Amino acid sequence: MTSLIVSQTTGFSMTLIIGCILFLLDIAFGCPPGWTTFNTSCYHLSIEEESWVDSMKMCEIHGAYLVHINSASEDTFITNQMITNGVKELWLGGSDWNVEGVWVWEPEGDLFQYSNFDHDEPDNYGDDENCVRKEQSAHYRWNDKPCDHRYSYICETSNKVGNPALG
Ligand SMILES: [Ca+2]
Ligand SMILES: [Ca+2]
Ligand SMILES: [Ca+2]
Repeated sequence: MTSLIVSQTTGFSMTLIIGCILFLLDIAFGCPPGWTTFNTSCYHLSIEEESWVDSMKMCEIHGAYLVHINSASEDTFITNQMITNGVKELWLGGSDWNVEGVWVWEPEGDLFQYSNFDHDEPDNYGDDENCVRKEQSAHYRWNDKPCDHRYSYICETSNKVGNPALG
């Protein structure tokens, strides 16, 4: 009986210690609670649906930006985040608002180095599509959509240690 209590206590202590280690690791890599680490960035997916502009604002309020997908591996990571969270349509931080057909990551305006538009996209349908959505229906490829449509979104920020934006 005594040994049972001891082993339960030991098990609890181990859980506590492992929990503390994971928490400290999280701090060391700079991603706050609720944010997921991938390579050198932290990500937070919001299942709430907002317009593209409001998605941008929510990310900025949290010291981040609407995601910039810079590689196939980051694209796959975002796909997996969508699957995990049951999200079918997701705003990305890309836009051709400045010059029609010239796609950049906002707000810096960096030209796309990597892109994964679906076949026949971007099509600027109705002369009214200037924001990028990643969608399950296109096997998680990208599509330009009207910026005032509301979808889930994912914020990205650097996971540098001591990032002041993340406190
Ligand atoms: Ca990125
Ligand atoms: Ca357009
Ligand atoms: Ca389109």
